[in-house]
Amino acid sequence: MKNLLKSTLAIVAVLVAFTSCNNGAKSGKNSGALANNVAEKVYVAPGEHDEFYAFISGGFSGQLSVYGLPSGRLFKVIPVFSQDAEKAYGYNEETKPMLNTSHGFVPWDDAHHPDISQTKGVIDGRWVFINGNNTPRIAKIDLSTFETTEIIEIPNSAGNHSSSFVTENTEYVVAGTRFSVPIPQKDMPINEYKGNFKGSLTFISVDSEHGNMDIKFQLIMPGFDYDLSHPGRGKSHGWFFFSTYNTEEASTLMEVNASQNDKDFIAAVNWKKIEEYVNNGGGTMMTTNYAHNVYDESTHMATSTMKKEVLTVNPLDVPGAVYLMPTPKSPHGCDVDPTGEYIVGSGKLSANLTVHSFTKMLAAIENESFAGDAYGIPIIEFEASLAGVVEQPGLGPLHTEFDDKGNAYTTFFISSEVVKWKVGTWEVLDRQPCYYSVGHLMIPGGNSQKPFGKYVVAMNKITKDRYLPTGPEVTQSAQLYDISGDKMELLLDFPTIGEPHYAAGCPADLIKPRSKKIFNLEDNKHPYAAKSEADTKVVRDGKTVHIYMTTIRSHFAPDNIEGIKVGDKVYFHVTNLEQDYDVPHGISMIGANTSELLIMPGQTETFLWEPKQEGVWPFYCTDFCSALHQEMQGYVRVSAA
Ligand code: CUK
Ligand code: CUA
Repeated sequence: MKNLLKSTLAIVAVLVAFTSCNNGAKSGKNSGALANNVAEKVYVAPGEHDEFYAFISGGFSGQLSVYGLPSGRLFKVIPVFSQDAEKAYGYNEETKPMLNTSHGFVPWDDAHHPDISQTKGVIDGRWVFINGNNTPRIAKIDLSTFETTEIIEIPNSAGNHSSSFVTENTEYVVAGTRFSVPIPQKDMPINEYKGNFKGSLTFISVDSEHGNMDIKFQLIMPGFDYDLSHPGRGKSHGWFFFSTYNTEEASTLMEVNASQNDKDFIAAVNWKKIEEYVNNGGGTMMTTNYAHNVYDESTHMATSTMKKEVLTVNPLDVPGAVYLMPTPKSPHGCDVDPTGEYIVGSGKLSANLTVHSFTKMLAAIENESFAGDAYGIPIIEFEASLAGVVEQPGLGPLHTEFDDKGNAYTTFFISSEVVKWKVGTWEVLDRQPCYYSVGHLMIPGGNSQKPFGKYVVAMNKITKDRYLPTGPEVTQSAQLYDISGDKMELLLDFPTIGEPHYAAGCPADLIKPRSKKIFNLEDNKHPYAAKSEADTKVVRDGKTVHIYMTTIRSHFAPDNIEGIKVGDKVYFHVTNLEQDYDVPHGISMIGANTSELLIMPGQTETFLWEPKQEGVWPFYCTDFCSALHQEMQGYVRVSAA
């Protein structure tokens, strides 16, 4: 054991050393190798639009960013799991319920994997789903408004990492636990993990008309760690694949103890079979608590409901639904090619990439070519489902995406590069360095039957010398490569927000025509809306005061408010009467324990102000809205209680 520990640590040390000297050796000047016409390829002239949207996760910022490709211009940061002072998300009364969980109000998360909704295996540009890792949640962003409209918490999960990927008609968005935990949670010794902790794989149904999410069932799995997942598509539609590590079921000194087994598994789940089973009354209701938060566009308000039970399924009760495919050395990415035939497992500590064949997997099941079982789940013989191996393509493989010409692109964190290889022949075709230490990569539509193989975006963990220094913390970055030719060509570096993990890309034409311009004032059903200045008023109810206020260029109504007392709870309900594209107004109040509001045309938003001192206190518009923006102001008189 001691020796093993020593040798594993030595390997880790070598890898770490490799990473750092690799990074140190490369200078920012390497970009001097760029061809002359590269600037033209990413230049989108002022007033012109980009060809693609890229939705890049914000990692530990908790948000989702929207970039244009090929320009790399940042258009928006959509608040999802973290409070956002710029847009008042999670600060105003309307959106606070979005961040409710069974643990209370949790205004932060770690957002990893965005995935765009699909119809018939092709991305449709309706919604983006993204996972919150830390307090397990899945969010849905509506791509007509670019707003987070639903968040569902995942019970019986921890480190919700194997998420959030959609099936080919968006029947389900799938969330897999990272950590195994006691299910249901209970107080027990940690060293009794093995055999007692469990993992969960959660299938959330998505209603095809409105996208409403609901947990359909939760598969309770052996106590491995579940890393990433991808849906089957085409011939493998109906299946879902999950990479696992720590099949050792260790709970301590994980870098050594969870790296003992020569092979971990990719779990193949026939969700159609399980769906049929639960539709026929199968499964067990388990008592639990999880929040389901929905933002209603007609009221512009979110509501949070606490759900009390979830339908769980024991895989052993559904024979033929779950199999394990041995995959070398702690696979991270688990990626399915556009045809649905190949499942690529990226063993982080393996020299080779392992590719499984869906057809061979089915044949192996048919022939019962099993190498045993894990807690009763059949393990398919390694060779039986093996399609091929990409030999020694690089060091530290993480993720693979696909183009529309039968090529795959895999990121290598340690050797810091993207490697292009041929699906089916497994030969390496090309490689390009990344600056530095790439994690995920993204080809628009790369997780669907129809990738748009013009660009690949690499998301790098380290930038070091690539930009002007900004103190100890420097930005992370994305790199754009042209992949339309035989050789990849580096075109552009651009900075990102937080730490991007995955991204999802989409042709702009799928989203642009449906992008909303204003909210119709007539349709505003907010209970505190004032739809004209005639409707504005100040209503007192004990110590609570409701101000029904309106904004229009360039004044507030009312703009002089008296009769407020120290200790009152004053709610400003502010309706923006504008019906023009891109004319928000803002408002802020001195000493308010919240952010400003940024109210879009036709919307009503609310903040709470609790005045602590007598006096006459001004308020003003925070968004430069007209030549008379600076005149857009008012006073509140506060008297002694
Ligand atoms: S994980 Cu970050 S680089 Cu969350 Cu998809 Cu692989
Ligand atoms: Cu309204 Cu500035």
